[in-house]
Amino acid sequence: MKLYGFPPSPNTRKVQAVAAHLDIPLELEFVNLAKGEARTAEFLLINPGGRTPVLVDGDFTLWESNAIMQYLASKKKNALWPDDARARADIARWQFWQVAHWHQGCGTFLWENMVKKMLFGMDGDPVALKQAEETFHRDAPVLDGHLANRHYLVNDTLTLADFSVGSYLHYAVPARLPLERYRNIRAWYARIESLPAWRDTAPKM
Ligand SMILES: N[C@@H](CCC(=O)N[C@@H](CS)C(=O)NCC(=O)O)C(=O)O
Repeated sequence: MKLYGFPPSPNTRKVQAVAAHLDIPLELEFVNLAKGEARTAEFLLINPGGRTPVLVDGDFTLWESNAIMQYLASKKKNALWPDDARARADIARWQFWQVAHWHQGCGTFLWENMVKKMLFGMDGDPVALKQAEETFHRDAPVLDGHLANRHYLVNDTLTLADFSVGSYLHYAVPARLPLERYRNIRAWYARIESLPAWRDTAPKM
């Protein structure tokens, strides 16, 4: 299987980490987002949305990182995506929450405090950051509270949900994510960071 992706991006990395954890080989096709390679006519044939990651498995092409994670994890029996309707719904709930809500705060901090500087030498937009801070402090207590008496998000076992929601936290320091008051999130992410599959897929910057 081929993964079109940009390894520094949390969306590519969480897919790579799941594949590594499950010992599923993926051939990486590096798409250099810094050079706009996701917007070329050739790439738009693979994903008309012009975004990475994209998985190609024979004649099946799949974009959206969380869908790719579920597809990969469906290839073999494993605890990341257990064969149980409630566990899967619970994992999917956190994956939807990540894309719909958690991303709004975390994604804006990454973009404004880190990516803009790296790519364009620009400072973050204070208005966007203020808005991101409000959103972040609306959602982080939900995650922190849920983790108060759990090691992992679903059934206290490592699942796809942890890779999805945790994926931004590698950049907590350079993106200046305001995590100070969220002790449970920090402890949970330290557990993710100690996983060989997470460490092995760390972006080489
Ligand atoms: N919801 C999508 C988001 C994908 C996405 O936004 N990818 C970004 C990198 S994080 C991208 O490829 N952007 C390319 C561009 O905008 O040129 C997913 O989870 O896969």
